[in-house]
Amino acid sequence: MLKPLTTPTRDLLSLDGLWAFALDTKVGPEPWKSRLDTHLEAAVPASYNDLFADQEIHDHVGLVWYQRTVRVPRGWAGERVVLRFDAATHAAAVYVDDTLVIKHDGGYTPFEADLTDVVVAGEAFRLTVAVDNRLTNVTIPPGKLTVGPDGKERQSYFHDFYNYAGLARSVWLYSTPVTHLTDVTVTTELDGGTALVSYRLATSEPAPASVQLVDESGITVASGEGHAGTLRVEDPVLWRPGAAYLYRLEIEIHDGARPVDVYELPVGIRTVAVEGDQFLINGEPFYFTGFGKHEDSAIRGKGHDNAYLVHDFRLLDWTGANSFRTSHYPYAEEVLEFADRHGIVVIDETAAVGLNLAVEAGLTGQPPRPTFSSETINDQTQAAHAQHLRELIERDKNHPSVVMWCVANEPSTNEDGAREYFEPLISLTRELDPTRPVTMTTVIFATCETDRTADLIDVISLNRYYGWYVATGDLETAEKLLEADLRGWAAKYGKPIMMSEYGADTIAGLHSVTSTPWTEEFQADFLAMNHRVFDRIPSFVGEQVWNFADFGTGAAIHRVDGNKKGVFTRDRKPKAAAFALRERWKDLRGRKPVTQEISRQEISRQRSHDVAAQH
Ligand code: BDP
Repeated sequence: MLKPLTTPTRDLLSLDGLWAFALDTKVGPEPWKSRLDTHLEAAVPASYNDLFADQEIHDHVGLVWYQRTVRVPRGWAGERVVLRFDAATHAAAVYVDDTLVIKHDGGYTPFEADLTDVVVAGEAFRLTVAVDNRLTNVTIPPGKLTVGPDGKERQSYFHDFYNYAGLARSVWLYSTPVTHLTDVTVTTELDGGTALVSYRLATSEPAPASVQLVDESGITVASGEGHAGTLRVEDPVLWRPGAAYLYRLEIEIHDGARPVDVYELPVGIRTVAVEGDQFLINGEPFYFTGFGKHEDSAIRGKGHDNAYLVHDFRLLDWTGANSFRTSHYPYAEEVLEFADRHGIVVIDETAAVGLNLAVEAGLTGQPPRPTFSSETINDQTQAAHAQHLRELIERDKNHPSVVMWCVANEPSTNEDGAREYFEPLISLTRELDPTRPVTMTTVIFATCETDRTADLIDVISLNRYYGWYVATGDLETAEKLLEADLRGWAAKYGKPIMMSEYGADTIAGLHSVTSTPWTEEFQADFLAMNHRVFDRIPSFVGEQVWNFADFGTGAAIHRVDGNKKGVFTRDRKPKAAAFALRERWKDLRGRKPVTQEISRQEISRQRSHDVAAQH
C-alpha cells in the first residue's frame, strides 16, 4: 500500500488533532448516526488509555468511538478521494456520515477506504470510527477474554507490554487522479560495479508508465518505460549501515503525452544475504548492535511522536547502536523512513507476540494449556497471522533499512503443532519477499534440542535472560549456562546466531557496591558477562539489548511501574549501562563489522567521479 504523498497530481490533508471520544458504554446504539454525545476529546495520534486520568477508560475492554468533521477540499472535484488510517489498534469500523466504509483487523498496519462515491468536494462529512482493543485466541497478537464478577469483560494477554489502543498513528484524507499508481515494488542487486534496480508498478487501469532514478544531487542516473523493468546504475553510491544514501524513483503514469499521476519513492541500493554463518550487507559481513525497542512513552502510550522519534535516534547514535528490532509489532512508517535516511538497520517484526501459553502458565501459576490446538492458537489465528504478514510486507518491502523479517516473538516452537503452524507462514514470507532473510526470536524454553522450527529460518535469534530469570544474580553460573546454550545452537545449525534480547530490570538511581540485581551496576555487569560470551562464539552476528527504554506493562507482581530493563528510563535518561554500552560499541568498531560508514565528502567525490565518467 502506497504511503500517501503530496505530488504534482496528489494532495494530502492531515486529520490529526483532537477528535470527540467516548467509551461504547457511554453512548447509545448506532452512535455514528449523529453527533457523538460526549464532552471528551482525544488526541490523534495517541493511545487513549492514559490521556484522561480515568480508571474506567484506562481499563476499558471493548469498543471506543472517535468522531470529527472533515471538509473535503473544494479543489478535489473530479479526483479520487481516499481516507487512510496509518493504524487503529486492534480493529476498526469506519463510518462516513451514516455509511460503513471499511472494517479492518490488526492494530499495526494501515488501511484505507475509497470515498469518491460517498463524499463531495467542498462539503463536510461526519467521520466516526469504532476502535476495538479486544484480543482473543484468533487475533494477532492473541489474548483471552473473561467476564469479571461485575459482568464486565476482562482482558488478559501473553505479552509483556501494556495493551495500548486507539488511533496511535496519523489519519489522512488524500486525493489521487482517477487513473493512478496503486503499487510499486523495487528490489536492488549488485553486479560488480553496477547496480540493477528492478521495479514493478501496478496501476488502477492499463496506462503507459515511465520511471527515472535520480540521485541525491538531482541527476538522473537511469530511466525506463513500462510497468516493469531493470535499471542499470554504474558505480552506484550504496545505502550502507551508518551511511545512508537514497536515490529517488520518479514515477509517471501517462494518458497520451500527459502525465496523469506522479509519485516518488526513496530507493536505497543495497543487498542483504545470509551465507554460511554470516549476515551480509552489500556482500560484507555485518554485526548488529542495538536494541529491541517499543513504541512507548508516558501519556501518549504508543502514539507516534516525531520528537521522540528524533530523540530516540539521537540516543541510538550516542550509544553507537547501528540497528534495532521493531519488537513486538510493526512501527509507524515514519520510523522506517527515518531509519532509511539515517542508515540505521531494522529487523522488522510482526505483531505475533505471545503465541506461547507456557508463558501464560508461568505468569498465572495455572497448569499449561497447549499453545497450538483448536481452542487456542489455531487455523484461524494462522490465517490472521498470514494476513498480517501480507500487510506488513506490502507496507515495508521498499525500505532499504529493513534487512530481515521477524515472523514472531518467542512462540512456543518446542511444542507439538509449532512446525505445522509456522512452516506455511515462513514460506509465505519468502514468497512475498524473496530478497530478505527471515528469523523468529526463540524463547528460553526452546533449546537447540527441543526447538522444531530453527531449520526453517536464516538467522537464529535468541532471547536469553541468564543471570536474570535463570540463575538470578549469579553471573558466574549464568555465564556457563549461556555459553553452553549458544555453543549448542552454533554446533547444531551452522547458521548466524544473534542475541535478540538480553537484559535485567534496573531501577534508575539504585546503586550497590556488591553485585545486586535491580541496581545500575548489576545491569552493566550483566551486559558485560553476556558480551564476554558473545565474543567467544565465532558465528555470532549481533547483540540487541532488551530494552532501549523502560516501558509500560499490564499489572503484574513482577512489574513495578512497568518493565525496567531499559538502558534509558521511560523519559530517556541514561542508566549506567548506557555508558557501558557506549564504550563497548565504540570499542567494537575496530573489531567487528558494525558500520560501513563513509563520509559525505567521500560520497560526493564518488558522485562527481561518476558524473564525469558519464559525460
Ligand atoms: C521476553 C519478551 C519481552 C519481555 C521480556 C522481559 O520477549 O517482550 O518484555 O522477556 O521479560 O520474554 O523483560
